[in-house]
Amino acid sequence: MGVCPAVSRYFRRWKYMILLLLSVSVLAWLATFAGETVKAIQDTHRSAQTLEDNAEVLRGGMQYSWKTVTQVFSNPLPDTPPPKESCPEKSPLLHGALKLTFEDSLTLKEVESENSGVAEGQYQPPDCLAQQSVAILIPHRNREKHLLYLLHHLHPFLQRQQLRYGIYVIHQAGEVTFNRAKLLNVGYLEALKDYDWDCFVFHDVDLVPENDYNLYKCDQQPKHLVVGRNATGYKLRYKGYFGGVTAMTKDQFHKVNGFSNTYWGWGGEDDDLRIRVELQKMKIIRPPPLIARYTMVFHKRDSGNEINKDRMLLLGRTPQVWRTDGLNTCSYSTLSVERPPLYINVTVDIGKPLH
Ligand code: UDH
Ligand code: MN
Repeated sequence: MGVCPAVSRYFRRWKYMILLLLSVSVLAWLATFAGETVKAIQDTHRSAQTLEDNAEVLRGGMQYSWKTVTQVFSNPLPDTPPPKESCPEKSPLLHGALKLTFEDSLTLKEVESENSGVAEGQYQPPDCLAQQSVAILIPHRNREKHLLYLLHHLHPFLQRQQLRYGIYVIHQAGEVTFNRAKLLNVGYLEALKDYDWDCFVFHDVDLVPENDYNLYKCDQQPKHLVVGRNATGYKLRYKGYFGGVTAMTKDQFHKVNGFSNTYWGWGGEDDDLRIRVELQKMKIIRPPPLIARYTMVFHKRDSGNEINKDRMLLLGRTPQVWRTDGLNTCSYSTLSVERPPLYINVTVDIGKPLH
């Protein structure tokens, strides 16, 4: 149609030639591209090798200064090369029910020598990456023997659970009335200065877990770990009890503004925390009763920790005051932070009751 037949013939003859030329140039371009990719891969391998060589030299030559750096930051763990794979969901090292011993003759030196993998109160599994990092916070005053028994059992227990962990003992200085909840707030704030822990376990010094299936890991909801103890015939003390040993993630505890700082003396602070948790529409979970069992080392009521007669009054005010009484208003002065082999010892002045 309107195209002269001579031109049409001419185009048909060259059409195959043009197609051939086009295919050849596409092939040539692909070949160049492949060549460059191979070269890039080779380069990456080469530089990885160089990095490894350099690291080898550094490992040998800079060991001393690396140690010095870890001392400055008080984090003894980076010396260990980072493990490769995640630890399994269920640790293969668990025993189940344990035989606990409370030998009068036990010494700290013995417990230290049983736990050579622990440095400055911290540990991480040697050959896998822990699923969670957990700070164990223990409020303390005048209970050295209980602390010794707890360290003796808790270190191997946590190691069998393949956790990365640190044990913090928050020691209340002075003689004024004891305040368990405020000490635990201090523990949370101080532990976060060392490391960005995933999970916090608030732990009475005299409660020793009897079964290592009772995992010291945090869950979607706040977890209460002491369903039963020898002293109560292994029954929950009362419905809603949230004391003794509890586990909350960093975020769950932050969300409730931590514990109240105003419970001086014995009782109420754990119920207050339960109210805070419930106000946030969180739900307390517990492991099965046969697993969540503890032995409480026998003790009498401590002097300086008398029953808090105001506790019912305070509990009534929690929904109104939790926002302005807790982590965000926890004032204290840290007197010392010591790092013996098996725990981090934070000694703190937390002040005194208002009246
Ligand atoms: N705590 C201390 N020193 C004290 C008081 C308390 O370290 O002087 C810590 C310690 O971690 C303890 C926790 O706070 O485990 C809770 O205190 P508690 O063990 O006195 O509380 P519990 O409910 O005892 O176990 C209540 C009094 C026991 C009376 C026994 C009479 N039958
Ligand atoms: Mn007790």
